[in-house]
Amino acid sequence: MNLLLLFLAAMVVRATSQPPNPFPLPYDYYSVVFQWAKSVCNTGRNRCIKPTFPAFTLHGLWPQWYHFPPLDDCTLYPQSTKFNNASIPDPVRNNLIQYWPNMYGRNEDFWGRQYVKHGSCVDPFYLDQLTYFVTALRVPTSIDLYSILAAAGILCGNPTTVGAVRAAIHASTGFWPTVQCNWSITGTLQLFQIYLCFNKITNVPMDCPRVQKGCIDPIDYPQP
Ligand SMILES: *[C@@H]1O[C@H](CO)[C@@H](O)[C@H](O)[C@H]1NC(C)=O
Ligand SMILES: CC(=O)N[C@H]1CO[C@H](CO)[C@@H](O)[C@@H]1O
Repeated sequence: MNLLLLFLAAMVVRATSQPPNPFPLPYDYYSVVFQWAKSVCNTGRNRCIKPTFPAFTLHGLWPQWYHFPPLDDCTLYPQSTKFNNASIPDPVRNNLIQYWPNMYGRNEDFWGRQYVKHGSCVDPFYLDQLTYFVTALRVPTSIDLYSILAAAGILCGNPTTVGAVRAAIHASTGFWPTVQCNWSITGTLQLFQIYLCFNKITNVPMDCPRVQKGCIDPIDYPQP
């Protein structure tokens, strides 16, 4: 009996002395988040060094939980892996340059920050930076959000609504996105980001659990 108790006590000590936050961290699905360059550059927060353009480009691939507090920051865990710029193959780099530009700094700083923050502590991206970038790039190389909105009559320079943007994307892709707004420096609430959501195992699209963040209709869709 005493031996059994000792054994159980040893098991408890063993269980509680595991290192904290072992990788990979769990998550439910991932979002691929697109930003509208003008809405990144007109807030007064960022000094953009590139001209804005009429396209939605990548912000990042963000592993998510179904409940809303974001998983979101691998850098809170000291063992998260580092970004290695030199190891990106040229064809992937060329796609990153096209689809994942940093409006206000070096592209590599943006890519590296996103990988380290959102990719470096979860499967299958932990220790596999290339899979992180390639998985994210699958989306803008196959879906053109600007054209989807334009084809639905949603044109930059005109105000729109969360419902119209979501319905256009749903009609074209079969899945519901999340729409996020922010404020321009002149005080207009505007289309800022669009999240598309994916099954983390199969990479198949799915409905995003959340409708919108920070928007109140009508919203501006500012011209580049
Ligand atoms: C990243 O690597 C590429 C290819 O080796 C190189 O051309 C570029 O200058 C590097 N960027 C930085 C910021 O080190
Ligand atoms: C670039 C920028 O200004 N981004 C902000 C837009 O607004 C959201 C909240 O809706 C902020 O989280 C962003 O930082």
